[in-house]
Amino acid sequence: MDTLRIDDDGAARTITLNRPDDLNAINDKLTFELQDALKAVRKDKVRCLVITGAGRAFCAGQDLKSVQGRSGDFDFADALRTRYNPVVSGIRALEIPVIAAINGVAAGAGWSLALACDLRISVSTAKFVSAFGKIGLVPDSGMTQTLPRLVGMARALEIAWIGDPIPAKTALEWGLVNKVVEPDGLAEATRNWAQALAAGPTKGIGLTKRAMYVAWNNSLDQQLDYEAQLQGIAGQTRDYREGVQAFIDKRNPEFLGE
Ligand code: T3D
Repeated sequence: MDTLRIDDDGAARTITLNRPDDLNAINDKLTFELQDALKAVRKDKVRCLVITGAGRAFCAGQDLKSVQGRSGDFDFADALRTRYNPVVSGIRALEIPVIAAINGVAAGAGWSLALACDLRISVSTAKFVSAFGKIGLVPDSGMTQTLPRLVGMARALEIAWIGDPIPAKTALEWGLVNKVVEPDGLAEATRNWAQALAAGPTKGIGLTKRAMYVAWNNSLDQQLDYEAQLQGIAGQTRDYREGVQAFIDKRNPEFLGE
């Protein structure tokens, strides 16, 4: 792929956005390659996915240099539906943990991409910039849903309207990232989580992801019933039986993701 690098480390895969000269800004090719890469994750039975950026940025959002050639009646709605939305829904539909390893600035749809991931580890030098408001656009790629759910409505609107860059320290305080590490510690911190998750009971982990996101739209009674349905699936897995047996045997479980 021209715009991405793909690296496997056991059952964990890293997708690196690889346009460092443009801060990994998202052009057409990158969105379509990312869509394909997400489909491959499912096919290749990857058990944990990491998304990161090459160079000094995570991702600067839409490639603004490439929009200059667009015609006056450019169809933005179609562009979002065909380019960005499948990426965001593709990440959410993966029933494995997806970690954003945020190696530098995340702006616009680049920040949305990080927010679409399940867990975020950021370097202390990263900053987060909504960017949409500065060019007269609406936050997209899920940001109008993910952001208020993480930080509350007032902060989400402040981010969208005032638009001051959010430093990593504040992002941690506001719950926008799970962990902040020094730049030279990002690879190790990410690998520790990715390897632990990839060695986990993948089916139960994936169903947990589904349950947590579905819960946003459910009443307590609906959610209790949904949990019962999902436990009916998790309880039939080989990994559940292995987990119980390992407890009885006083040894570490060996989960196979089945
Ligand atoms: O259009 C549609 O289809 C709808 C979809 C929209 C989704 C969106 O994401 S809209 C939002 C688009 N993104 C932005 O508006 C962010 C623009 N960039 C910035 O605000 C800043 O560059 C950053 C905050 C990201 C980083 O600032 P800084 O000071 O660290 O770096 P810089 O000096 O501004 O940029 C360095 C280079 O990267 C520079 O190139 P040069 O001058 O060295 O050749 C700059 O032009 C380039 N760059 C940064 N962002 C983009 C970009 N090139 C293309 N597209 C970018 N988004």
